[in-house]
Amino acid sequence: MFLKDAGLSVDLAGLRLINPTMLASGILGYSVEPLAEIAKRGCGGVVTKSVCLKPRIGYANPTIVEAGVGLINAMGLPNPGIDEYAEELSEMKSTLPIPVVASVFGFSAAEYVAVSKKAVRAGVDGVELNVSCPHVRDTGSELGQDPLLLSKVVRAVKTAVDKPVLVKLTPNVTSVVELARTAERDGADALTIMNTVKAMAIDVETGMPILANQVGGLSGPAIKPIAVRHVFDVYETVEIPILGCGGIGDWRDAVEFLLAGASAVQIGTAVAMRGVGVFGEVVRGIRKYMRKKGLRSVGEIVGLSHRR
Ligand code: RRO
Repeated sequence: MFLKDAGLSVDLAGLRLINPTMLASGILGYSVEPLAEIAKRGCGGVVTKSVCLKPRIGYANPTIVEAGVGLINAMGLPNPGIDEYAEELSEMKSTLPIPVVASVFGFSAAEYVAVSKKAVRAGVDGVELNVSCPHVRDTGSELGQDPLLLSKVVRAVKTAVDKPVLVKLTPNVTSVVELARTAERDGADALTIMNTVKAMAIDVETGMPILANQVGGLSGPAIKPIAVRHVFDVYETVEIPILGCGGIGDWRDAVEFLLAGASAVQIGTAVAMRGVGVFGEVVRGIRKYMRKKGLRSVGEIVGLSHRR
């Protein structure tokens, strides 16, 4: 398989990635074909778009605005509902040669459990709890920013499924470290750090917010240093693996996250902006970097910037 190399592989809480890259949730729609293409192009694993119990239409257009330094989105968690999506998940599992993680959300702990169980029954390799979408009421960061509510969700899902449970944290809080500790204590197998940063854009001609939802979440290059900082801080306080996510566009960005303490990275906005070639570029760059530095495995890079 493309870019398969023992030194690049990562065992992430039981998920066996052929290299340390994953597609971040929210990109590339719901169908199998584009995912098969990114697997061919070197992506090590896929996180699907977020899915809940019942179908949701999401917000009206415009749902995305280009902000110069990245994208601001407010999609509103559109999805077909887990019953319909389960078929797609099964097909992904039978088609893709790389791990498939379902991003799930709900409006209560019980709903997170129900969706996670259905996703696992459909065959996925793990679930990622979206407790961090910054602009939908009664779910996402409204649950994930409160340690008590976060705890309830993580515990409930962990007791209900026997696959790795990743928890995607929000940066829109005073202490990401506190949330990370909470998730780890309640059984999270890995943490994805981080979801988008609260943001908005206003059209100076009309004088009005551009997004139909008015406010949204910023992704892309502008948020990379924020994400690196959160990964660095969390790495010092938890034992479970971290997936770095936020503004990764090239191999240097990916290596920066590994040095900060991420075991692997998720790439989203760069795929949307520049296409699927980004995975191959990142993986080849990491491999070159390892050769230059005399490193035999990706794991040797993880957390290196914490040397004192
Ligand atoms: O659907 C969205 O609007 C959305 C989600 Br689920 C998320 O997790 N993060 C984000 O910025 N937008």
